Amino acid sequence: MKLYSYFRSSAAYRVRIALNLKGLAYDVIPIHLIKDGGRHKSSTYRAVNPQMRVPALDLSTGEVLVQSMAIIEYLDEVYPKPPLLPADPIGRARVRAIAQIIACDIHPLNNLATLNYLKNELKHDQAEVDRWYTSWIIAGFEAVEAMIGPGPYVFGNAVTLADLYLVPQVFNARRFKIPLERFPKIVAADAACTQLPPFEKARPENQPDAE
Ligand SMILES: N[C@@H](CCC(=O)N[C@@H](CS)C(=O)NCC(=O)O)C(=O)O
Repeated sequence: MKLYSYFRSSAAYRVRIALNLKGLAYDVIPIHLIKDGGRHKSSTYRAVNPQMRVPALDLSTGEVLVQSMAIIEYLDEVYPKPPLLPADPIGRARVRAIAQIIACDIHPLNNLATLNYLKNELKHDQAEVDRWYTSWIIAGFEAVEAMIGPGPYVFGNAVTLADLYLVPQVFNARRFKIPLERFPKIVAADAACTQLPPFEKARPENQPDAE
């Protein structure tokens, strides 16, 4: 398999963790989101992913999957061990709710294209963009903090989809120097996950395109 990735992309980071947890081999194809105006906007990459975003997973069967949630759920269906969702429907709904707060309610508002639009089209300065970024992380994390169960991971003793979404979002929050003292459960779940080799291997600084 080939993963089109960018070391700092949190959506690609989620998929790297999933691939590592499942013990699957993959080659990383770096797509630089800044250089040359964003190489994800090239016609070559557009042919891979019409949405021109990372990640994309080339299964080497002629199929290319896009959207981190779709990719991770595909991997979980085809490679069920270890499972990324609990067996019971309520547990599954709770795990998906946390993943979706991050994927649907935080990440799109803080994505590169959104931030560039605020700066370049709507002419907000960097301080205003930083306030925007921080406010959506805080609002999302307040909800996630209240929904996290007993540790060590987001939902107890097994890593779930919720952890795959939380860890990259915490990485982003730290990168933008957002204080996390108010979120002790989030910080603890992140710390527990980062002890695990599949999470360690997926970290941005451990990627071939890390800067
Ligand atoms: N919902 C998508 C989000 C993908 C996404 O937005 N990726 C970002 C990097 S984290 C990207 O490629 N951004 C390019 C841009 O904003 O122009 C997913 O989960 O895969």
